Amino acid sequence: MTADLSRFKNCNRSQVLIAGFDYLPGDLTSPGSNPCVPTVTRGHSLTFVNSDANQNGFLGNPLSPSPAYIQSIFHTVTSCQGPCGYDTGISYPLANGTGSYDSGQLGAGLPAVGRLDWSTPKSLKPGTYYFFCRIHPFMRGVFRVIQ
Ligand SMILES: [Cu+2]
Repeated sequence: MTADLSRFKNCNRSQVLIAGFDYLPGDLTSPGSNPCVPTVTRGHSLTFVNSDANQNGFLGNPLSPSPAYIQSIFHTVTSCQGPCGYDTGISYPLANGTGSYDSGQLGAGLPAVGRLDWSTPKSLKPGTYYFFCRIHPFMRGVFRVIQ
C-alpha cells in the first residue's frame, strides 16, 4: 500500500468521523470521491469521533453483554511514522510517529476508554501526521497542522 498524497488537498476541519472503518476525511486506504487532508491551524485540535461504536454500548455483565456493546467497533488514532504505507504485518505498523499520540480504544465499554471522541494535542507543530488504528492496522489516515 502506498500513501499517495498528491490527490489530497488540504481541507479545513475540526472533526474527523470514523465510520465503516474509514477516517472521513483523510483516509489513505479508501479516500472516497473527495479526498482531502483534514487540516487545523497550529494551537487547535482535530477531534476524531468513532461512529462505529455506540454511546450506550457499556459492557455491563460480561456474560451477557448488551447488543449495543456487541455491535460496537472500537478504533484508535495512533501516530505512525510517515508515510505509514507498508503492508500490515506482524511487526508493522508501529506506533512510532511524530507527536507520539494515541487516542486509546474509542468506545463506551471495556476495554475501550469510555468515550467515542478524542482530540489531537494542541501542542503539535506544523507538519503532516500519519496515523493508524491499532485494532485494525489496515486503517490508515493523515492530518495536517499548518502555521
Ligand atoms: Cu479500527
